[in-house]
Amino acid sequence: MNKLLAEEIYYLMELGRRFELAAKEHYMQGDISGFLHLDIGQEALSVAAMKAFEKGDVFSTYREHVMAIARGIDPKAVMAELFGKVTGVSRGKGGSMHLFDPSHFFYGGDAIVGGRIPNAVGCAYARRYQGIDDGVMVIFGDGATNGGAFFESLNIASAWRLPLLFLCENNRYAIGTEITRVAPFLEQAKKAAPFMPTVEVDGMDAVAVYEAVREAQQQIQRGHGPIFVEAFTCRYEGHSMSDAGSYRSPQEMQICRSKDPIERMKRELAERYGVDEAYIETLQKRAQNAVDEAVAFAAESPEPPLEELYADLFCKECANVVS
Ligand SMILES: Cc1ncc(C[n+]2csc(CCOP(=O)(O)OP(=O)(O)O)c2C)c(N)n1
Ligand SMILES: [Mg+2]
Repeated sequence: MNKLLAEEIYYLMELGRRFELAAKEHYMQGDISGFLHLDIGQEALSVAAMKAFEKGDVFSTYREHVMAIARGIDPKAVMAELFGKVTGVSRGKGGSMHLFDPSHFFYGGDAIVGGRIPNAVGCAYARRYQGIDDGVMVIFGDGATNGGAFFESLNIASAWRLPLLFLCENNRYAIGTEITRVAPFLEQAKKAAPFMPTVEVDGMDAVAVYEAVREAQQQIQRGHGPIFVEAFTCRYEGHSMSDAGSYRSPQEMQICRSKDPIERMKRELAERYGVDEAYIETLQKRAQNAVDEAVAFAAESPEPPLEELYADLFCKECANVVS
């Protein structure tokens, strides 16, 4: 990773953290309603995976604000979506869990846990059929690996050698359920191992995530079939805004926070790339400005007009396709 990219990744992580803190504040003030799942603590994965998987299609989890921004979607359009405004990336009708922007090849999350996994299989099949070999990446949580569609997807992606990168964000919890209470092991890559090569990586280390995802994308582009990358992370906040997170002890949270991915990347910048403190502060200020602008834009934007209520509910061109 060169210095410029390292700086960009650090900047996007700072932006992501500050964006999430602003979203939390505006949720509490009543500007954002519905569900809100924050990504604080997991920025290394969200940012580095997006920067590594440059070209290709991306399907994500519903904890996706930072991923969408790192993919290149304007933070203003992401914040406006959370505020339910017409200027939002999904025109105010998707909300936090459904950020969707085909112009960035980003098809966002899904309120159905693991719901994007079979979508990504279909997309990978379609891309190979079209002769487009950039590859497809699907990101999902540890909890999603207990669903039937996950195993079906592993099976067919492997049987058809599809160009699909399965990226599991293992933060050890599905809401308040610790993964080892509902799965026989901590490493969910073991579920994929009979079907495809698997890689485990420290998800709190942006450089390691970047390298693992980049290498995995190159593998799937060579036509060797799917690959499974598992990144171990730690979410600092509750599952969503309605979860106080009381199922985790203060000691567990202390260990978690001691691995802070942003602090780690800041150290990398200073020690490996010789970036000085003043420039790091400039990046932090730039990130905060981008967030402040996003909030102001979202607050000023209008709500979707009433006619939008029934728009796009049914596909107009699908009449002959769906019988
Ligand atoms: C099919 C389905 N089952 C259950 C739920 C309720 N639910 C919402 S989030 C969640 C936990 C998912 O955990 P994980 O996949 O590990 O993602 P994380 O929240 O840790 O990012 C559950 C069970 C749901 N939305 N969809
Ligand atoms: Mg989880």
